[in-house]
Amino acid sequence: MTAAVIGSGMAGILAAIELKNAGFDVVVFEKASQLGGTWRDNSYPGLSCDVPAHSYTFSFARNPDWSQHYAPGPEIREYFERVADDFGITPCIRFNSEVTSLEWNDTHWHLETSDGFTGDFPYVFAATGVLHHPNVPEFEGIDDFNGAVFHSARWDHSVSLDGKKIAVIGTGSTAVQITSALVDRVEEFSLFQRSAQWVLPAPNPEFSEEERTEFRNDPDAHEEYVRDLAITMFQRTSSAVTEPDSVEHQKISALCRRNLNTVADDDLRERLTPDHEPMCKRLIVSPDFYEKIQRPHAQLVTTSIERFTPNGIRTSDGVEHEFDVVVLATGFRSDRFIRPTRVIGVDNIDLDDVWSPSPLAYLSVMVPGFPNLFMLNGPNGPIGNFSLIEIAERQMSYCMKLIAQVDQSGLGSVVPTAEATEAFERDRRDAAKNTIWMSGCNSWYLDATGVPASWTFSYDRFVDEMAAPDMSAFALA
Ligand code: N01
Repeated sequence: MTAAVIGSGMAGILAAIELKNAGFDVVVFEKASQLGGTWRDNSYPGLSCDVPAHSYTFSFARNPDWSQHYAPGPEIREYFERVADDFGITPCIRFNSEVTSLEWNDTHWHLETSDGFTGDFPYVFAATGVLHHPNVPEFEGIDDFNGAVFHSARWDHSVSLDGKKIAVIGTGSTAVQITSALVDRVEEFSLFQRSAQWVLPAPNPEFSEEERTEFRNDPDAHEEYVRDLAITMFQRTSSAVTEPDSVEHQKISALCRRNLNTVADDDLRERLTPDHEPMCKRLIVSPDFYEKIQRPHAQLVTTSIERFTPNGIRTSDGVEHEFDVVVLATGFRSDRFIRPTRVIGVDNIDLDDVWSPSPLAYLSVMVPGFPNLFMLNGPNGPIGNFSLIEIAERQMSYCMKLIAQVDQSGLGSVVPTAEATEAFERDRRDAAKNTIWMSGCNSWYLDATGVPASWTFSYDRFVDEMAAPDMSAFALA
């Protein structure tokens, strides 16, 4: 039997490996010319993963050789390329082949791509990522700017930065990493902040050769290290978001506030002080952001942007700031998922309509009316500061158990019921009221209706739900 996987980022590689292990022939459709998803698209200076490297690793392909606690982006990309090669996935990838349409025809998904491929697949896995479609604000006058301007996920490496006047718009995880990497390379650096963010100070030590050799030579000890790391991370972040009064939240909050107090200048510190609770927006992890933004040639601009001019950016106080390069670290359209692919399910329902105004999925993996279409890191799954790899592995194992149920039944498809999905969504929205994400800030965690687009229950509940499907929530046909 053949299964289709859409996307060859972390989750697509995982899906392909698991499907292959289960005896499927796999075709991975990849719209770009290389694999790696986020780690291919993002190549900005300072790119690294703010989840500890040994936690951001497949459970079946540990890597004793990570160079640092938080691994640099290029190293992560090489890791995924190596895993795809080692597990025989690279030859299964059809590059430059964007899936444009999926239509359910009672037994199969009819799939079409931009490069003219058409085919039928009983099972389709959408591993299309969450932070994939750049959010590019429509700043007035941007086309008249004489310098270089690009989104952080579309970095133009032909543009020289050394000794130049650089602006970065945004203060999310991306902008903070770029700030740390660029400030000391450029002549003038300006960070345009619309909202201040909390920053958790986190050193990023290198692993010594001895430590790496030990991980390599003693897989059991390495595994124990990974397990301990996961427990620490889990204990630190799980209740901090779903229980804002928890000790964990207070600890993180205190660390962030102490970090902010290292900013010497009263005015700068005040402007860097967020008007919301730590973790309401995604927590930023950085060892040196405050240090870098206090450099004499760095400035924090908090006056709003009025427009671009041929020479730079004019702020609403009438000041014109001149730049050679402007980086839009303005985030992503996190509600897109598999879209713009046209997905037509049972009775001609269009996924785009089902997902208006905001996407939903039963336990984040399947949508009623769309049989045998599985989503990894789909709508409303755990996000926070967890490892998306661990999340995708649990989801994948759950989906494979659903496929096993189809096999055992002698039938051909599985789909969650509308009732189970509505009940889940009702509970999820109800639980959202108690989370830190609704404590009064704007972020990409909130959907079009202002409700967190995430798993609003405890992480333990996610682990329990993913352990085995409750088949009363599904229909086999
Ligand atoms: O994007 P963001 P990001 N005018 O949406 C501002 C992951 N990530 O790319 O806060 C002016 O967080 C916007 O302002 P405001 C991680 O999950 C992971 O930084 O809306 N400003 C905000 O400051 C992260 O959460 C790693 O007021 C505008 C910024 O742009 C996610 O990616 C590394 C604006 C966008 O921040 C997204 O992070 C990097 C406008 N018109 C990122 N529009 C890892 O290590 C937007 N902004 C795994």
